[in-house]
Order: sequence, then structure tokens, then C-alpha cells
Amino acid sequence: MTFRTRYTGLIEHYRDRLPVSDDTRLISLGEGNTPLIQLQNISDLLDKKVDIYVKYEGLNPTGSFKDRGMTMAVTKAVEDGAKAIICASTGNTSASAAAYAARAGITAFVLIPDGKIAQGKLAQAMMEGAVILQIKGNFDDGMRLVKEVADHAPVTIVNSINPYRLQGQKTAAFEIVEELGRAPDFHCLPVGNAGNISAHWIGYSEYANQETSICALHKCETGNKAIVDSRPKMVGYQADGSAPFMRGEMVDNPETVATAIRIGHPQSWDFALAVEKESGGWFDECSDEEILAAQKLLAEKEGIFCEPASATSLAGAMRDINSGKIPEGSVIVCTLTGHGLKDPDTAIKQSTAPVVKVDAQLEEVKTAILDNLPK
Ligand code: AN7
Repeated sequence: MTFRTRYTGLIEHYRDRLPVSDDTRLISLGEGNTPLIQLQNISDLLDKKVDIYVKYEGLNPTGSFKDRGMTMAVTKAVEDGAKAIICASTGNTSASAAAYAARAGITAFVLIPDGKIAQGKLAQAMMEGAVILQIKGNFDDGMRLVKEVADHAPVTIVNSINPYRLQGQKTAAFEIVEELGRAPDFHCLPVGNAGNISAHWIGYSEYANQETSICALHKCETGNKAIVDSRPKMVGYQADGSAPFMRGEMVDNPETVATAIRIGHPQSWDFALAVEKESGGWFDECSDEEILAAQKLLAEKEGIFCEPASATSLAGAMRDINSGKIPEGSVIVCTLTGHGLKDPDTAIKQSTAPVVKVDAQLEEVKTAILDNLPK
């Protein structure tokens, strides 16, 4: 019997590719190392044969990919002596910031849009002791205020404009390359601020030891030996009511059922365009109906429960596979950015699962079972 080594989070694991020193106190909750699950039943429903995987980032400690960036951002904030962090958030960033601040023993201020945040995320930020500022406005208003107030108060911004966030998030690409033994042909993600798609591009570029213009601003690790010889085409999908990259300009009143990506003024606009150009990928949009259908399909056919925003990656990928834009035989990874439990209200609202009311007696339960067995 060999015992497995205890996994202690992505900074420890990828220490040589992240900006920490031996003395840095790591603020970690064991984030990263999430499963890459090959789809089995959904692939049978597609018109073309492809090898498609989902990277289930909902299995991070607070239930979203944000933890990868937050462990780095909070570690560096604490190293720099910060006593408080601040972020605007559609929900997941606030839950993650609150958790890592609690772990570090500092204060988190989170600005969330009034009424448009999923219940699970709000519950997390509240339990984890964040100071919650519910603003009468949307994410973009909150983001503007965060940038302004950071000049007037001793708080470190931990939104993805904090460069350490993308450094942490690039590790998802490392894990994918290591598990596949190669880079995928296509990597599909939901896009809000476009931080995550940019971070993945940094990660893939580092492992291929290839240049990206993002690194000029981002101090990536270059000059390492290439681990693989290619990078994927990066494909970003937005909700159609909240799709500034499709409109070619900022959107002032974004709307979508996928509240996590209800963002009209993406913070990583220039990075995202660089990723599209350098990777040969593209942006596209999905309707709320397509997003919810993909969320339900994943749960029903594969037993994988992600939040609506996350399913945007699969909704778009399925369309592009069926149309042939993503060619037959491709290796595809779709990132599922957040867990389905984040937003129970939207899930229950669209569920068609039979809830059969029965008396607490054998006959009725037996009848209900026989009535509902597959024919
Ligand atoms: C589940 O929490 O911006 O394109 O404030 O929660 O890197 O912004 C959330 C974003 C996708 C988009 N999926 O990622 C926030 C926030 C989920 C998300 C995105 C978010 P980016």
C-alpha cells in the first residue's frame, strides 16, 4: 500500500511557476486539482464524433473557479500587509473572497448587485463574515465604485484586474495538459469579464513556451522548457443579453438568467481580443433557453450539476460541433465554472422532475415505483 501525498493547494503544487517565495505564508483551502470528466452520454447525442471533456471547476472549495485566483490574490495581499480586500461581484468572487479572507484573518468587503445574486453565493458571503454592500446597480456599477474607492481607502482589489488572480487561474490549463498528455484542440469557456479565458491562455502559452502579448503586461514565466508543442483555439461564449464581445462595444444594461455572467463592461477586454486573435478562436453568444437546456442536459444525462453560466460553454460547444465549426475528431474541453448548488432557485424553477406525493405506507410507495419504472 502506498499512501497518496496530501494535496495542499495549487500554489504549493505549482510553486515554481507562481510568484511566491519560500517565506510566503500561503492562504489556501486546497483549491485546484479538479476532475476532468469525459462526457459519455451527451457525446452520443451529437451529430459529429468528438472527444469532449468538462473541467468541473464547481468542485473547488467555494464551488467555483474563482478560488484558483483568490488563493494567489489573498496570499499576495497578506504578504504585502493588507488588512482588508474588496471586490465587486456577480456572486462567486464574493463567496471566494469572503472565504479566503476568513482563512487569512482579514476583512472582505463585497459589492453585490441588488437582487441579482444567486442565493447560494449570498449565503456563503454572509456565513464567511464578509461586509456585504448591496448596491442599487449592476456588477459594472460595483466594479467602477471598487476602482474609485481603492484610491481612498486601505483595501486591496481582488477582482481579476488584480494580476495575481490570473496567475492562479492559469493553473487550470496546466492540469488539463497534464491529464490529456497534450493541449486540447478547442477550449470553450463562458465569458463575463474575460479574466478566466485570458488566464487559461497564459497557462497554455507557458506550457507550450510560446509568446502571448498578455505576458508583456503579466510577467509570465517564460524561458521554461516546452511541455507540449501546441495551444488550443480558445472559444468564449456569452449570454446573448449580455454579450459585449458580440456587439463590439460595452453593453449598458446586461440581462441574462445566468446572473454570474451578467456583465456588460468586461474588465479584460484587450486581453480577450488578444486571446481570440493569437489562438485563432472566436466569441459567440447563447440564448438563455440554450443555456438552461445545456445545464439540464448535463445534469440529466451525465449527473453533473453546474450553475447556468457554466453551461454556456457546453451550449455553445454543442452548437459549434453540430455545425462543423468545431471539426469532427477534435479534442474539446468545456470549463464548468461553478457548481449547480450555487443557484437552487433557477434549478428548481426549470425542473420537470416528477415529485410524487404519497401517504407513508407501503402500497402507495410500491405503486409509485411501478408507475415510474422505465417502460
Ligand atoms: C460561474 O463573481 O465575475 O470571464 O463577480 O461566476 O473570468 O469573468 C463571475 C464570473 C463564468 C465569468 N462563470 O468569468 C463574479 C464574476 C461563472 C462566474 C464567469 C463567472 P470571467
